[in-house]
Amino acid sequence: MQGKLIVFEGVEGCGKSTQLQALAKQLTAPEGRITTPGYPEGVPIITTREPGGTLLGGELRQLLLGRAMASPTELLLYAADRAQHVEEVIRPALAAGHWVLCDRFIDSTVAYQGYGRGLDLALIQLLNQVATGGLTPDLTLWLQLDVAMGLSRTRQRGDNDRIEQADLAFHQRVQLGFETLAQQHPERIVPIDAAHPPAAVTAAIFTVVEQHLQPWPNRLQT
Ligand code: T5A
Repeated sequence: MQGKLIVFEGVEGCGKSTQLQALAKQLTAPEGRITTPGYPEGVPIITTREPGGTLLGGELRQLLLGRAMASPTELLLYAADRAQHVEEVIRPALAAGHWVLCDRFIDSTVAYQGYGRGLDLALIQLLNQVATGGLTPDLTLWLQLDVAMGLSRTRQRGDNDRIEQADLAFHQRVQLGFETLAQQHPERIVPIDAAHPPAAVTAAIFTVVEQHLQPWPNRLQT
């Protein structure tokens, strides 16, 4: 049985990390395996993120978020992080039938390095292909939030990293990237209104995941 890859995407401060943890908790409480009625019972849930989902990735993350670098260098380091992550964590988990909830994946590179930095989109697609071996998410939850609102959330939290500190125009181009991707891939990217309070966003996500379970065959195993 092949597992499922569910990815959370969006601009800075849209609430991905909060919602990823909320979905994992809601599905698995209290044992770390799926317990929610109607879902594939007993299936383990893995939570992970990019960059930084592996030991090597943790080192790459420190470089990526901490150091100034040329845009092509940034692109290649994100691709390296993803290649390691897919090989070491995501593919083995999916092969074992686990559900993988991942904070950012291929669409972030298109949005940030493609639309944000202005790097060649065809090259990014090729690098994503190399890094993932063609693996695409079963479902991408795009947490849609006004850029300024997201940045004000991260600024309230303090400790902004190198990319969060980029100017507003950069983040608006990133937003355009996510909007374009959602139009291009409606079969896997579902927009979620992330401007509501956290519990309401969690409820909306749960409904979308429920709807997507229908065509996923391992629902039948419950
Ligand atoms: N990147 C990544 C690329 O450029 N290319 C790539 O290919 C990849 C994979 C990752 C950076 O790397 C870039 C994108 C990023 O800039 P990161 O630290 O992981 O760095 O940054 P983010 O992924 O943006 O994570 P953040 O933690 O900054 O944002 P989240 O996860 O969207 O938001 P979250 O859940 O941490 O919440 C942020 C704040 O808002 C509050 C939370 O309590 C928190 O304080 N909040 C809400 N407040 C009000 N209402 C709600 N509904 C709220 N939800 C959360």
